[in-house]
Amino acid sequence: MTAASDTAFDAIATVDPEILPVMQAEVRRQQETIELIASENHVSRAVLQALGSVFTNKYAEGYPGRRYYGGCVNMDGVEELARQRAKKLFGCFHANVQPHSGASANAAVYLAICKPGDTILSLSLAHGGHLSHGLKVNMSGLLFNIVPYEVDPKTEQIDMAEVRRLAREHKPKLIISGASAYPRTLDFDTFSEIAEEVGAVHMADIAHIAGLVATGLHPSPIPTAPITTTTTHKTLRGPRGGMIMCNEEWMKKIDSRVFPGSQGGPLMHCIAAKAVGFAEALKPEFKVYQQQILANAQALAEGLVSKGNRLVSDGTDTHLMLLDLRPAYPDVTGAQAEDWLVSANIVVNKNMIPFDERKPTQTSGLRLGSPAATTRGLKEDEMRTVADLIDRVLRSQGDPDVIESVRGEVRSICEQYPL
Ligand code: DSN
Repeated sequence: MTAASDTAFDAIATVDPEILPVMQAEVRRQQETIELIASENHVSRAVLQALGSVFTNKYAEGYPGRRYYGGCVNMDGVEELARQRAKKLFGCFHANVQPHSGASANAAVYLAICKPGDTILSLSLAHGGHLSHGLKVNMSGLLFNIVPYEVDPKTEQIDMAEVRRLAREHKPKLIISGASAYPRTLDFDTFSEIAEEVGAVHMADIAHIAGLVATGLHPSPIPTAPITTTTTHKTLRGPRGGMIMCNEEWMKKIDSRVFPGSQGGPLMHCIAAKAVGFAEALKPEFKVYQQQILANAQALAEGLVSKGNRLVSDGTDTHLMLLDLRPAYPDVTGAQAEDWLVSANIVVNKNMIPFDERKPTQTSGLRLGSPAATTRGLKEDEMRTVADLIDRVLRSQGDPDVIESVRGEVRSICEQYPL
């Protein structure tokens, strides 16, 4: 624990000594581990301050200038700032910054476009899609008829001809592009073209790649997709939350499906923090950060491949990659590999790989991403070292002595690059 974080917890220390050690332990855990979960990041102190601000005290149902409760003048100010900054960052016509999460943002869009029973075409969850895009036990899968598209078995990339074929056959109301475990560039223009051709609406979910899109390092769906959703906390490095961007045609409907359609009072402290995160993302140094995310992902990928590991689709264009454990370690599951690496202070998540024969609780893959490690200052050389450390743990089949020695090396990297 640092003096700074002790000071940050002074009130908690007085009021709730039970939770204090848990918070201190989490600070320590984040300090001492290399975070490779592709959807996580370390926010700035400014974002944390906004999250811990008095904006949490206020109800503000409605939108700026049209609130249901009095006393919302500063709520309007902060929400308007967040909206304007989002519009500048992504070049969209309208931004709704109220969704509590990416899943809430997606749910509001489905309510705006579809009726129960309507067909939605989306990337199969087992091939990198997201649970809010059609998992059977999620509201998307419970209420709608989900038709999944898969990656091509040879290239392990999305085959747009197959997406077109399925769209023509099933005539969906909504076509979703976007993923949570897909390492390659998404062809948003062709998704929009297919949607137009079959009379569907195209919704792009850029939750993972929002930072890359905002800085022009991944093609943007905004010019062609009428609706784009995102989270604000992954590559974008703002607070945990969601956002919907859309064109003029969908603005009113989307706003009404967020509030009152699917949410009540907005989380104004999160909206304040989104505004702060967007201000940071509008600075030139944010583009340098995103470039480094990509360079670091390449270095990590090359490092792993040079040791004989196989990556799904043979590499990555983005911040994340999927390690296929089967060729190099046929008996090791993603769950085992995750446990070993977490014990070595390298945090990753097990992940299904396309056409995986193992169950989602076991998996044959690991998902690795560079955004959080890049935030703490790691560059290509350190990422190559991290690849070597991962490889040592996996090759040792979780040997406790190897894990202990790797944990020591991870700690020393973390000390060199403190949060
Ligand atoms: N859970 C997030 C991820 O890891 O991709 C998506 O919501």
